[in-house]
This record gives sequence, C-alpha cells and structure tokens, in this order.
Amino acid sequence: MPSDSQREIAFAGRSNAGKSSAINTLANHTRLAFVSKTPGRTQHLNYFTLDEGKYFVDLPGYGFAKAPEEIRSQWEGLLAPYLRFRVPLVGLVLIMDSRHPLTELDLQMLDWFAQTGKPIHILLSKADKLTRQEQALALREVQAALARISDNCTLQLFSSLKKIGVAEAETVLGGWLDMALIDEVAPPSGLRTEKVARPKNRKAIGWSARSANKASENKKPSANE
Ligand SMILES: Nc1nc2c(ncn2[C@@H]2O[C@H](COP(=O)(O)OP(=O)(O)OP(=O)(O)O)[C@@H](O)[C@H]2O)c(=O)[nH]1
Ligand SMILES: [Mg+2]
Repeated sequence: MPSDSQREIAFAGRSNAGKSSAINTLANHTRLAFVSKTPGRTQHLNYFTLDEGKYFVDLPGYGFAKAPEEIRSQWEGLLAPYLRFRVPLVGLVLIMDSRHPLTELDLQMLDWFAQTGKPIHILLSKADKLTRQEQALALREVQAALARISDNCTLQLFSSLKKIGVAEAETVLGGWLDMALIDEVAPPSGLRTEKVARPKNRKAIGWSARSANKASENKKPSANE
C-alpha cells in the first residue's frame, strides 16, 4: 500500500459486478484496471493514482464460487483489517448489478462497513441493461431498503458501457477526495484547441489517472489467475 496516501476510495462488490470497469470509466482511462469476463479476476488490492496522494482501490470481488476457507482467510487476512483500520480510506463505493442488487453478501458488506462511520456510495451498475422504467424501479426499491439499513449511504444508477451517471459519481467521489471537478468546456469552433485553464490546486478526477503498482496484475492476466 502506498505510504503517501492522503485519501483513498475503495471499490467493493460481487465478482463481475463491474468494479474494475467503473474504475476505468471514472478514471477515464480504459483498461487501466483489468476488466474480465471471468468472475474473480481482481485478486489483490490494486491502487490507481488519481493525483498525488489520491487513490482508487480496486478490491477483489466477493460471492464467486471459492472455497469457504479461502474466502474466510482472504477476508480476515486482508480485506477486513483494510476496510476497518485503513486511515486514509475516506469511503466505500459499493457496486451492485442493477439487475440483482442487495444480495446477502452486499447486505453484510453494507452492515459491516457502516460501523466504520465512513460514507458508502452505491453504484447500481450495468444500468444500460434496464429500460428507463426498470431503472427507476431499481433505484426506488434499493433506496427504500437502504433507508432501513444506513443513514450514511447514497446511491445512483451507473453504466460504464453507456456512461450513465458518470458526472454524478464524479461529484460525490471528488468531494470525498477533496478534488474539484472541471467542466469540460468545448473550445469555440474555428479556434485551435487549447488547454482549458484550471484553477490553481484544483484537479479534475479522472484526468491523470495512472496505475500505482505497475508490477501487479493490472497489466495482463496470466493463465493461472
Ligand atoms: N452491459 C454492461 N456490461 C458491463 C458494464 N460494466 C462492466 N460490464 C461487464 O461486466 C463484466 C465484469 O466487469 P468487471 O469490471 O471486470 O467486473 P469486476 O467487478 O471488476 O469483477 P471481479 O474483478 O471479477 O470482481 C465484464 O464483461 C464487463 O464488460 C456496464 O456498464 N454495462
Ligand atoms: Mg475487477
């Protein structure tokens, strides 16, 4: 784990829910986090630098058929202490497939992380797979369930594929990271494209993301992962 971390946000959720894709989308950097078709691909804590001392952390997905002992040892050895005690961790993004939200393990994660007192932002992912009506229904139903569980939890629809909810998520996460967003102003037509002036010490999240741990498995999957 980087020792210079001032603020970091962890992305958790079921295997295959779309965590790595969401990180890619929000960091505006395709294939930064390895996106797989095989559930259970992200195996460790993968750090992605957004700016000096500001990170997204991709966590291994839960719920994919692993041996119970394996899950228990990973949880007790790495994930639980990380989520409970990591000081720079400012909040959790919980990704839930909008077609199958609030599984038993999602509820456990919500319940467990809520005890840290840190905020949770839920992305109902793959919203492109739902009609508008289904999206509204999913949002309403999960909202109602959450109201009974936690008062430190927000939620929204999200799609990495169709870029649904990206600005909304950036606003929340930018706030947690203390990073301001920049409106992407289109240059007047006919003029040369120039960099839009950015206020001093204010960075957009997602512009300069790069991998912090190049040596890890972000680069290429190996056959035995
Ligand atoms: N239709 C659609 N598919 C998506 C979206 N986001 C991710 N996917 C697909 O869902 C699959 C899993 O995505 P990942 O981002 O690797 O999921 P993950 O949660 O990181 O998975 P693990 O690392 O295994 O826990 C991939 O096939 C993605 O292409 C989305 O917004 N819409
Ligand atoms: Mg992943």
